[in-house]
Amino acid sequence: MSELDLLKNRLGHLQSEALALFDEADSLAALQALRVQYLGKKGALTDVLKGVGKLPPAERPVMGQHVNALKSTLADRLDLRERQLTVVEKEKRVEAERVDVTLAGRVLPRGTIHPVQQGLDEMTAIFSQMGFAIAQGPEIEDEFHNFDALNIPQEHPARAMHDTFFVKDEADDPILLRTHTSPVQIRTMEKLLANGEEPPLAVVAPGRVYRCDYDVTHSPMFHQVEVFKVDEDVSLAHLKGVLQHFLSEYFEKDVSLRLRPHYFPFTEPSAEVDVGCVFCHGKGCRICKGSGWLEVLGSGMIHPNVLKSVGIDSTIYSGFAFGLGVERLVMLKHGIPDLRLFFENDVRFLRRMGS
Ligand code: 2U9
Repeated sequence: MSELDLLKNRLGHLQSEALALFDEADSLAALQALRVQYLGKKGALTDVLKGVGKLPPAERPVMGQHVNALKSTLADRLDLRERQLTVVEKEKRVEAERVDVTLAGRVLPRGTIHPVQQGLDEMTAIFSQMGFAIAQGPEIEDEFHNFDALNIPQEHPARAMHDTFFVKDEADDPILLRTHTSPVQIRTMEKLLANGEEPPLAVVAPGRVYRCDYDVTHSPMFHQVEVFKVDEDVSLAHLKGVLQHFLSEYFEKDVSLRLRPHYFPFTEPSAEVDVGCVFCHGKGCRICKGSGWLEVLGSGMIHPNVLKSVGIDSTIYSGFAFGLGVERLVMLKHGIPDLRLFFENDVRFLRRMGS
């Protein structure tokens, strides 16, 4: 067989093989690979053309025409198959992305407000309704606002009792996570005087506080609500009246109150406050340990040194103050046995408390 016939033969095989493969291609990507395989720079037709170059000069033009004819046949069939596959692939995509608009929507689980936040909101609202202004302040404090201004000097044992988290600022001076919200009260009084104003002042300061402690009744982060009022002639009677109203509102029943003398550095006189047990109505039960009373908060008349430290004249003005642990009061109201339940975030507990 002559070189020319051999080449013609090869072209015939190439055509039938390529057209069959084009028809079998089932994706645009597969078809593109075949385009490269046959018509690409290093493809099968380029290879054949190299063979044409080796033919005697007289035979080259005829053979060249054959190769070009095959080239356009293959290109036409590739374009045709590409149009078909484009339609097929679009149909597949539409089918895959089909949305059944008649299906019921997915219901998102509804969350609840955390029980501690609920308690904080309830308590703050009661004081707000009584006319106390709500104040907030920084959780990172200096020693002056957290201790010195509150009549807790450097070597005072109460400073150690607070189990303070100390940190250092850029200048290596001690700063700390506030151990109570009292510094907010100090800052509020400072601001009042800096504005050239004078008492009366009635403030509720709710917020997070930090102490290095963790067990059934203590958490390193917990929440306090502190309340104070400064004016001329503020007395223990005002303190007791405000407490009576607040505790009856919070526990949703007329509670009886008992003030037991106590010691706090920032108040004088000071008292711990008990309510008649809300579970056994004073008869004595497991929760009140048989006493008939539940300790709920600490209180007192603001120490003259505290008023002096912010520049309030303690011969003209007096004030009452009290502070309570929010978690403790929420536990008492709802009979929750372990404070750690608040922070484990078990959704079964949170859902029950939220409903
Ligand atoms: C100023 C002056 C005095 C706030 C007070 C208590 C007593 C008290 C504790 C209750 C439970 C903290 O969360 S707890 O551990 N608090 O016993 N707090 S008097 O006295 C102040 C506050 C601000 C300017």
